[in-house]
Amino acid sequence: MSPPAMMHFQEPSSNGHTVAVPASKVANLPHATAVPVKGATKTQSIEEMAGKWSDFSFAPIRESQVSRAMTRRYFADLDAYAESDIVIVGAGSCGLSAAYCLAKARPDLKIAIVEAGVAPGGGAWLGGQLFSAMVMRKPADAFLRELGVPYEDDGAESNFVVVKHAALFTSTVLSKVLQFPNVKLFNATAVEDLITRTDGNGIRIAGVVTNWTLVSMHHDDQSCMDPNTINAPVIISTTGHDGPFGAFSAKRLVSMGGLPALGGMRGLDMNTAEDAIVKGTREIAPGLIIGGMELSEVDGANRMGPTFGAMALSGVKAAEEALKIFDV
Ligand code: 48N
Repeated sequence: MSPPAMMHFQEPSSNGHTVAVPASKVANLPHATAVPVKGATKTQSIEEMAGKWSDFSFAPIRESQVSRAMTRRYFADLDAYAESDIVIVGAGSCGLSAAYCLAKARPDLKIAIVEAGVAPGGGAWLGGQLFSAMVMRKPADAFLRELGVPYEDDGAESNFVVVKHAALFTSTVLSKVLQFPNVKLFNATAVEDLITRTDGNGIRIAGVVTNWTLVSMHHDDQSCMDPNTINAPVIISTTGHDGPFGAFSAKRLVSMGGLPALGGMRGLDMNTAEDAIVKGTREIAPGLIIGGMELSEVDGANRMGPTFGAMALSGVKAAEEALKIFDV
């Protein structure tokens, strides 16, 4: 099947030079409105294409159609989530686990996830020292079963399970979170401040201040790049303990006088660390819940090193704490 003749948007002029068609005129051309060319977009299976590549062609497109498909959706999302119910700052293992639990429990809530990296997932794409396998201590294997992530278990005698590649856990929880209709991930976007309200009882967190991450990283060498905002009554901050923005909300809370001082993460002690992080996940200031490794900076908890069960269960608890606030 030969592809339909592509209509050109340039009008040949009398002297043979091409004269561009003004965009307003292009927009009026029938095919500029993304009307699929008849017959060119027949749904096919991979099997139907196999072996017939010599006749293969994509259905025709105009570049502006791609641009509009992306920008219309992005700006509609920015508009919709400008007022969110919950904002999760940081899409690492803790933030994603919290997002999964919240989105599943409350499909009526609008959940915005703001992630500074282009790639969400934080430190959970690999185990320790860039090794592949991810260890989760029991009973965090319950969350793996909830997600349907396969793991190796040495049986009742063993106190932990192993996911053969950390990316299997992270890609699974990320995929499930992104499929919830009430969740929007804004990645490559940094929370660079918190929205606050001050009343007789002190500071209440009422949303986040955002900017493109690359912009946030250049406020020192480029002035006047103002941010955007998202209003929300509940913020769950899971920004980890390292990286360019690590422990962001905890540090910002101290600098605005909402917290006397940081406890400062202590040395590695797996047993102490994981229990403390899960049990300590809580609302640190009105409207702000902190979980995951960011909490170790608040409380002065130990670090646990290359084991991720506390991250998953801290996310589960952070979701539970957020729902308490909502149900008040
Ligand atoms: O993976 P992290 O860093 O954080 P957690 O708490 O989800 O998981 C921590 C875990 O990976 C460990 O550190 C393990 C268990 N090791 C412990 C140890 O002892 O060494 O994810 C945080 C995410 C990252 O993706 C950051 O890019 C993002 O948060 N982030 C932000 N996103 C938006 N705005 C910010 N200001 C910001 N700060 C960090």
